[in-house]
Amino acid sequence: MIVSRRELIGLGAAGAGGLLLGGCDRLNDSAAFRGVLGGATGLNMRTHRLLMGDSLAREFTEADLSPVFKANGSLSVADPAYRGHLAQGFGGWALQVGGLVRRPLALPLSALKSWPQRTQITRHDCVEGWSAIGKWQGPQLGRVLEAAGLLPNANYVVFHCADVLEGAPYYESIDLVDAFHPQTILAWRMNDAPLSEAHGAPIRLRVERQLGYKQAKYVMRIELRESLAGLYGGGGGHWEDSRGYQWYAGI
Ligand SMILES: Nc1nc2c(c(=O)[nH]1)N[C@H]1C(S)=C(S)[C@@H](COP(=O)(O)O)O[C@H]1N2
Ligand SMILES: [Mo]
Repeated sequence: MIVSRRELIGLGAAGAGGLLLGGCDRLNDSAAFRGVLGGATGLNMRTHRLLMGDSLAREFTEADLSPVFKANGSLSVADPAYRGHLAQGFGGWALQVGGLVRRPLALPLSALKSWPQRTQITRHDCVEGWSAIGKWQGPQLGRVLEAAGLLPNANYVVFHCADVLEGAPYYESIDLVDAFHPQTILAWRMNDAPLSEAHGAPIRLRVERQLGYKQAKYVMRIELRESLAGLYGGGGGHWEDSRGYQWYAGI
């Protein structure tokens, strides 16, 4: 089935699930995708999606939860504005959603908590050689994007984080196929407790079919973009820019 980008964007998060393969083929054909996804990364993404389709990442049970979930990368944030919000339990904080959207949003944490929630127990795989199983809860990213209303030329969702790691602001990005996947959530709760600072308070991305470095912590602002060119190093993420990690980190 061929689904136009306009139709894909117009679909609800639930309705989009079954149609994403068609939408995915269509997205892969677009010039924007060819630009970023040449070479090995593009091959990895196309192969992974061919094998995975719109399937779910494996989910586990409470009995499988790791007794210790290592925190990695930034464990705290130096930014004074962030520290002020942290001290006040993020009561006056709001997630900014902007860029190529019809309605820019400022969503308080209370709003993100009151939307329909998804809970999932999944395995996190870090390229540094460790894995851990954790329980995550939050609204689906797709719901947030629907509320903002994507413009037709929006191809990528960028997550701007509060921390600076090794001298560069942390950021990450995904495409609309992963953005509207049912297991892609903005988690504010981990293992039945609000996110700690080390694990990314107040919210972090969970994009369960990709590696650990895509799971952006301390997400302050979400930006819809047509292309990743011209944003920091142009690689679409902190480690993609600094170490050459693959932008599409499918597992
Ligand atoms: N903002 C931000 N997000 C981040 C990182 C980071 O340093 N800063 N590290 C990444 C890496 S490499 C991993 S493995 C996971 C670690 O998440 P955790 O600290 O909850 O284990 O977060 C990812 N997201
Ligand atoms: Mo990682």
